[in-house]
Amino acid sequence: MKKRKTTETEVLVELNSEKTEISTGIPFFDHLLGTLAKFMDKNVVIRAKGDLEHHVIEDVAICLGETIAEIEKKGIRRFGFSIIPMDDAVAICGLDFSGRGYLVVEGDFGDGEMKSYDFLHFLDTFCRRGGINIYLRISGFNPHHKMEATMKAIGIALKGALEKVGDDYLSTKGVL
Ligand SMILES: [Mn+2]
Repeated sequence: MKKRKTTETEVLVELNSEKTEISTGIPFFDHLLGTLAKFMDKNVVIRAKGDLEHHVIEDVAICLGETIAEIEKKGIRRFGFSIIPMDDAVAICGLDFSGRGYLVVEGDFGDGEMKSYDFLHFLDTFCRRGGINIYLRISGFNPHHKMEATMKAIGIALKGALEKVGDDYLSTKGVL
């Protein structure tokens, strides 16, 4: 369980909880986080409150990323892939759960319920704190669909990457 309390926000994240419970005070952000958890196939508790939407989004990304960074990498598939359509939108995701946090996005989300710069900031912070290298390609015209398809795509790719397929680290270095 991760807790983070600053003068701006108070955040709690618990992975592998009994059931998924998400309340950040931002309904669309709750929807996106619930989508990620569902497609990752993990139950998660996320509670957050804060002064500004931007700070809540950023600090949830920090806590969620740090929680995922702690997952044991020994024996996992390490790489994950997905191509997720949602009506007009398509999200293509390739990720490497390697400990090296880096985000590459081709395409624009557009501003919907959430501003695209806030969504990008969530993704970038999540990648860096989570030690996840994520490549995303996004197309379509509906920002809601593009962001939701992206969360599904990351969830499905992460689920694949976290699957245990061997006994050792999948790296020529011998460790991840
Ligand atoms: Mn939706």
